[in-house]
Amino acid sequence: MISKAETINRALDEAIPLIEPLNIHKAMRYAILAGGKRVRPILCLAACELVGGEERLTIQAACAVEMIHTMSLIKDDLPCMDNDDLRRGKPTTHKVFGESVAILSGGALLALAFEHLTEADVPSKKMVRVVKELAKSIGTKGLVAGQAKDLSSEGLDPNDVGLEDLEYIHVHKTGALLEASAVIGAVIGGGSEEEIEKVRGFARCIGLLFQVVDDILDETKSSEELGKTAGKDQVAGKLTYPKVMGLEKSKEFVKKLKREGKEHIQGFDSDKVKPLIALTNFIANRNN
Ligand code: GRG
Repeated sequence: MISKAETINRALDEAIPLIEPLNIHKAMRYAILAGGKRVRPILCLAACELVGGEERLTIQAACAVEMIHTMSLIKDDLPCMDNDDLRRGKPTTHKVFGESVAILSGGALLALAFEHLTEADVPSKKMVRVVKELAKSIGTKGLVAGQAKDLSSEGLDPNDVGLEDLEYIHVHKTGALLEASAVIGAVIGGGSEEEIEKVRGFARCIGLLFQVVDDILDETKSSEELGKTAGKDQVAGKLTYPKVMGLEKSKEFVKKLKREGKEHIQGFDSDKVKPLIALTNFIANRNN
């Protein structure tokens, strides 16, 4: 996992050179090279490997999902959204570069993600499918839908909001991009339709698992440990799994999702499945 993260960091560094407009590229590089666990690009590379694909074919796609993820973090932290000062252990992009540069650098990362993706050595028919899968995960079928529902649910009494609403938020806000990252890795890697659907099932469990753990961490860890403001969900009156089902049941849910996720990828080559198992364990046991 560490070597995959290093490969991605190097590729991102090359993909975003410090060129004109300098302030925008500085902000893009600041946001994306600030750290981050690289879960989405690692998932993309590991899904490609699972179906027997070569890593070199997926590296642009892996960078693209991290660019999109970073764009969403920049926007999420803006004063008009979550209004956060700390991200990846550093001041948020708008705090350092100002709001207008932050907004432009987010837009530029989104555009560069697709430009960079299409430079991959992948046949056009496959590429169209990949672009569609990725685009779907960003707009009103993905990130935007989850964020919109999340914002409109702030401050509601948890008794008035069901698990269904909570799941809607997370499936869209967090799950969609994780799912797309895995699926495009499997598509580029040359997986069969059956294999791609198994990867999708796995990624759906992992997406939810990721978010339940995120909610637990927000409640149980400090800002220093997380590298972002802890306890924010509570203060913003946000819906979280611990709030809706309690901390202990949330922890049990983590175990269930972890088991179910692994079940989806049973039957693949035992060596090729290892990176995805390692990633699942990492997501379930992470501390930030
Ligand atoms: C403007 C088109 C457009 C889309 C953005 C703002 C927004 C819409 C969506 C918010 C998406 C968001 C921030 C979801 C939270 C996902 C999440 C759990 C982030 C933390 O991910 P980690 O832990 O972070 O992987 P690192 O820093 O490790 O990469």
